[in-house]
Amino acid sequence: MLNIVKQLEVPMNVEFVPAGGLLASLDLLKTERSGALLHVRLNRPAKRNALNDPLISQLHTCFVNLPGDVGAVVLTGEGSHFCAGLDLSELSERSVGEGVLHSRAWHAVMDAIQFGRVPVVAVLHGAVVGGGLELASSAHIRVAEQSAYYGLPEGQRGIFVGGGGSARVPRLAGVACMTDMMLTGRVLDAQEGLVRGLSQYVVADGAGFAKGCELAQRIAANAPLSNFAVMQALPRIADMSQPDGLFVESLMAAIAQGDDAAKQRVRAFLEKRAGKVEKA
Ligand code: 1HE
Repeated sequence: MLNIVKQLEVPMNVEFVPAGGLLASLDLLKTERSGALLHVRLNRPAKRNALNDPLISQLHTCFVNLPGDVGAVVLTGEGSHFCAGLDLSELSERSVGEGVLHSRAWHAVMDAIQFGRVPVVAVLHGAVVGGGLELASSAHIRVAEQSAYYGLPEGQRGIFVGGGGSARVPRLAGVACMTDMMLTGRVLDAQEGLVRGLSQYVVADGAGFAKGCELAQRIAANAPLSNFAVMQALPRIADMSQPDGLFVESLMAAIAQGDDAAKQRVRAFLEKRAGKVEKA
């Protein structure tokens, strides 16, 4: 029997309950809340969470309608794989024009994740391939379980990435690595993915969700404006010339420093109440 029901190891202090409101109506996603955390789980395990139009549309609805009290999202996939990429059964029915619009719709989803309101921690296991890797690349932190593997089979399918992969994957792993993956069909395992920057953490199978929640809790405890600056300013500055980047940095730094949350945190450190940097 296929092992498509995955038991998630949940950290001790985190208890999730089903999300309500609009999120509850999204049947291809499972959404659960625990305090400031939102767990969004791709929920098409029988098709290995392949991204068909309805699932893409539900992801968009979810990420542009995050409840105001969500401070971080943990993104996972139900079943034996994180995500098998584009639903190939929809491909043959599209005209060239529809293909452009389809790709642009994916871009909107990935942008809603990367440039949304709160940081997203993706927890990866099994196949993280094609559009699945594009989706993972739009998250801010990636935690891979040992079982995770990365591929871009588009090259072998006669197509090209269309979900933002050509812009995001090289920024993580380099153009040469992505070229190799697409031209030769090279598949990277979790450890290779870590070395190449596709994930920031590798953990044992079954431990990814707990690790993702632990990181998301830490992220959600940051000052919102500081998280916003990291998510919005950092990738843009990286794309700028150094003088332009430094100018934008000075503006962002002044805005963040001027916020009450920053002042309180700095005061807490100076008054020896909190905030010491400890060894991990
Ligand atoms: C799918 C898809 C899919 C599975 N579209 N239906 N992506 C790919 O080229 C990856 C294609 N998938 C695979 O290589 C394998 O399915 C997996 C390695 C991910 C998983 O293998 P396994 O043995 O666990 O599952 P399976 O038996 O291959 O698949 C189970 C079912 O999911 C089966 O359907 P069923 O009705 O026969 O049960 C599969 O057909 C279905 N399935 N993956 C449609 N991708 C914006 S551009 C992005 C471009 C891309 O992403 S290209 C890469 C596409």
